[in-house]
Amino acid sequence: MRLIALLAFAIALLFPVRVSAEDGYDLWLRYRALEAGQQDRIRPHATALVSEESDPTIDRIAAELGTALGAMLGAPPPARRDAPAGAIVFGTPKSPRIAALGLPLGKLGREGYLIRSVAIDGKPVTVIAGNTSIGALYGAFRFIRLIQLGEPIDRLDIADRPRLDLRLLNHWDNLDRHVERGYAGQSIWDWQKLPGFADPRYTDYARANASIGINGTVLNNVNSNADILTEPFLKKVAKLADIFRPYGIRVYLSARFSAPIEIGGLKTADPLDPEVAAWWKAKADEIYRHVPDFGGFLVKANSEGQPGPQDYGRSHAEGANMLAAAVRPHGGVVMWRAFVYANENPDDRAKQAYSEFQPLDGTFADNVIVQVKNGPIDFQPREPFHPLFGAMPKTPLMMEFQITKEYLGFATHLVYLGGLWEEVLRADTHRPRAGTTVADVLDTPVRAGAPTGIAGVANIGNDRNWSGSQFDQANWYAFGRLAWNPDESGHAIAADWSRMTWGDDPALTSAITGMMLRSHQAVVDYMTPLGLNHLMATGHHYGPGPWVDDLPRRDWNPTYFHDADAAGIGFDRTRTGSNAVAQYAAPVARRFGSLATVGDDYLLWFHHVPWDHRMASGRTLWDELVVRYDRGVAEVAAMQQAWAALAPKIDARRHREVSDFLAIQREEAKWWRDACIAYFGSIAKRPLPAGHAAPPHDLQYYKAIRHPYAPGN
Ligand code: BDP
Repeated sequence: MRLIALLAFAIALLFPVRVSAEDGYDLWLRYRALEAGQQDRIRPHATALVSEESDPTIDRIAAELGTALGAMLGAPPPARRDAPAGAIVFGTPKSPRIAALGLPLGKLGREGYLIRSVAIDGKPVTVIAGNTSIGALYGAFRFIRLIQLGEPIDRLDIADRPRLDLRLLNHWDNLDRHVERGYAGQSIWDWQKLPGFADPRYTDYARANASIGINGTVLNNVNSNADILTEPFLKKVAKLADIFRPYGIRVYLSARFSAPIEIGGLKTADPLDPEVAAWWKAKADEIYRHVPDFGGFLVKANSEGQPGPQDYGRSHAEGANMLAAAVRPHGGVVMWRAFVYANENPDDRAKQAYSEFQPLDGTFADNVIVQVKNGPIDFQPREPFHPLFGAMPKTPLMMEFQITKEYLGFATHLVYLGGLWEEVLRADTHRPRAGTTVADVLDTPVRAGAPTGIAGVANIGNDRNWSGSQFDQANWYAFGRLAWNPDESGHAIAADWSRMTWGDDPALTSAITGMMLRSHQAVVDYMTPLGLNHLMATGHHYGPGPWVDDLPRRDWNPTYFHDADAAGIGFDRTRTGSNAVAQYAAPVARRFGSLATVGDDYLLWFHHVPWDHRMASGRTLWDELVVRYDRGVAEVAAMQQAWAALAPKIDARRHREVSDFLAIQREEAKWWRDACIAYFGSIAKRPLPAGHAAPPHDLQYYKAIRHPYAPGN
């Protein structure tokens, strides 16, 4: 045995290869040795880690700073009780040293932080302080990021706090580990082995989220299973909550409205039935015994077949308020989703959430927050902002973005969503006045103490790289950064992410951010240009299906959404059509409602436009549509080229994976382009503009393509 061990040691000395190539597991917390000059600049400001407190979060801060600085500088600074010159002193005013500094922490709230270069006993140190240790944790991650990004750290004076209270991931994870709309493997929650075994990944998940300020997670799918609320599962949930707590992350659950019947043995789930209310109250009490800081419930009710209060003739507010009363004594919230459209309702689907919810403004309990998708249909490649933003001034509204790429080609398509989200957050609602953006609506409490928030449907699974692709990590990252500060720029976030994920070479950063920033318009162009939407194939939403017209609900069919006929294409949402524009503030309605001012991005979202309509480009609409499809494909080719040129600067395994994915994306972009041109061409019956090739196959060929095993369905 000893001989073998010696031999192995000798071999390891001779061949100091890395045990495993980089695979993306480290995310943006990829702490790599800094170059020597940079190390020399940082070391004098990282001579020791000093804290006078002890709690689980403080321990995590010490561990993270130790790991990060150890890896970036070669050796971790020692933990010390005194504060020598160059020390990093972290904690809260519970530390006498921090209290003595009299720092202006007053305005930073529970989660804010301050990072300052100060003197303690005449010695220069860096202090990272919050009112709570969670604030200090966020500060520590910010400090680490400064070093990762090569910023000077000798004269720091940074104060920051999150703009939104609830910054949540929504996992659409089922109890059997299938992830609805998940493209990164199975659910990371291994329910079968919990609570006995806790995968170390849960800790890395919490670290990653804390590093970008995410402070809550809904563990299970909105299409929920009542079993999650039973005792065996609550024990598993409690285990996860224990792991997440030191990282400032609270656990929430999707509640199935009919749970009192399914697991409670009641005959009804009518929210006005006292027995039902009592059942939920007892259930909430039980949950809080397992998870004392449980965040609350997320509810999808009366939407796409889910049970809800309307099954009993009650309103959404009556349903939400009953649940809110159950969690209120414990400080919990109810996030009630506005993503509803009813089978019986023949009205334009884009109008239904507003029609249903706007009249309920002011009738929700004060611990209810209505969760609204970014656009009025459903996470399409591009949608105008949802008209509910700004239209319910007495009701807290939170944003729901989709981080996972259900309608964006799944994990293999490189699509950076920071720009799309920025577009939505900066949209001017004109409510109550010009200049009130969606971000303003989100971060202005409707009354003192009312909750604010944002949620992202997670793209996380048990793939080694977490998100299904290296670049999809950027969307998780960008979501967190925008949740912390909805006014940040998608561009700046992309650059930070690129530097921390791929390496800090300016040429690399500019090439990668260039790819990321053009990627959103590219997918819009090769899938749903000019305001088209919902052209995806049935069920799984993978690949094109603009011809589909045989689904039981009219508003599940792509033909409903594009409304193409011999005369033209597009959904008339103006006064002559469904008049959905009227749900926006008057100036916005005027802009969207007029062909002259709507612009190319939302043209066919709001208007049914003749094929020969003259576009701003001077082309006819038909020609423009074809040009856009080709432009989208060309953009993917350009991304491929840009990426290929980066090979010498990137580790082989990750470079290869992205190259392969880009090749898939290009094939599929072309598939989208060909299928859509073949189909729309069969309706428009116009020749292709000069220089644009006919699809290589006839329409039948594209219609016959089937993908019964596409993931995430
Ligand atoms: C749609 C998804 C479906 C979700 C639904 C929702 O296709 O899987 O359950 O949204 O948000 O985008 O409830």
